[in-house]
Amino acid sequence: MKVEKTVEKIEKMEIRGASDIARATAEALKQKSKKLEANSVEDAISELGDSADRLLKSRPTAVSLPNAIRKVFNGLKETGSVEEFRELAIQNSDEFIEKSKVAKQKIGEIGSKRIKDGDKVLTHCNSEAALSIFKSAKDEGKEFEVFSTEARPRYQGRITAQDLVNEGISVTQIVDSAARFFMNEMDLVVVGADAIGANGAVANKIGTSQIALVAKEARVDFYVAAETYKFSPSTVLGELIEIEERDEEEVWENKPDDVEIRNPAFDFTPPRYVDNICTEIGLISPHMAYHVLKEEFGLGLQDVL
Ligand code: RI2
Repeated sequence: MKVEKTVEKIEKMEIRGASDIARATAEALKQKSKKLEANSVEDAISELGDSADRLLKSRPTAVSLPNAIRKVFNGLKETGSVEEFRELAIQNSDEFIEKSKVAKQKIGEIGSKRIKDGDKVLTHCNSEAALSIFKSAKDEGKEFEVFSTEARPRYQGRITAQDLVNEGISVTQIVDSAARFFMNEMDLVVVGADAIGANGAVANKIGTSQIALVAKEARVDFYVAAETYKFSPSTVLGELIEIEERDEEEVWENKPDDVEIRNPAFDFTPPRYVDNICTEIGLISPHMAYHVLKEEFGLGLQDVL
């Protein structure tokens, strides 16, 4: 798909979910690389860079997007010709997309070990990584039940409920505000992530932090399922993760004039409320976030930013 079309679909959330956004970004850059008009590597960097900038602005919170761009651009400056540049960009995109799929599978295999027969598990919004855990547990023959919140205002919880039904997993849909009502019945909470800071704080769909708080109070383990490319390298250097605020119409169409609406799409769950982050390199404490960043982006983090 072309860059402009991809940007439009990400903005409208026709492409959504941090991993899907990242893979679509890598794919759009790959398609752009095939059609570069540049005559020098320098011009190619600038041409592909313009597309990357456009994609970067489509949704601000999911750090998987800039991380996908970083992977695609890896080594491009050092190429000796436009042809070499093109080949490497395509190879990098393909590798990122493949790595993303493998990571999701691995997260499923690791996380599913923490689901037991008879468990009730709460999830929020729609996360491929969280779903991978449920699917693996089901494949292992475990019988368990998932409680899925609606995730207003965009109701991504309905996508989760449908996905689970398709997999033959028992699912109960609840409104977001019923999380505390049901928490005492739960054995585990599993959610996804859009971004994870160097301190282990997790940015995920609005309402996640309330659920984490309620889970803590009820002493229910709270797990985050996230690929390592959801960790934010710029937070090591003091940058903050930006929380996207979306259109008020998503919350209330045709509202009375005097009513103000705020519609943040994400919130932060502090690391003290997170028991484990399930990544493709293992089940880790949120306090290991800095080490994941070092592992993923190398010792010279400054160089990748
Ligand atoms: P995966 C989604 O954001 C949800 O917040 C979900 O938890 C997160 O992305 C991660 O999703 P949105 O795009 O990458 O629906 O695990 O706003 O699919």
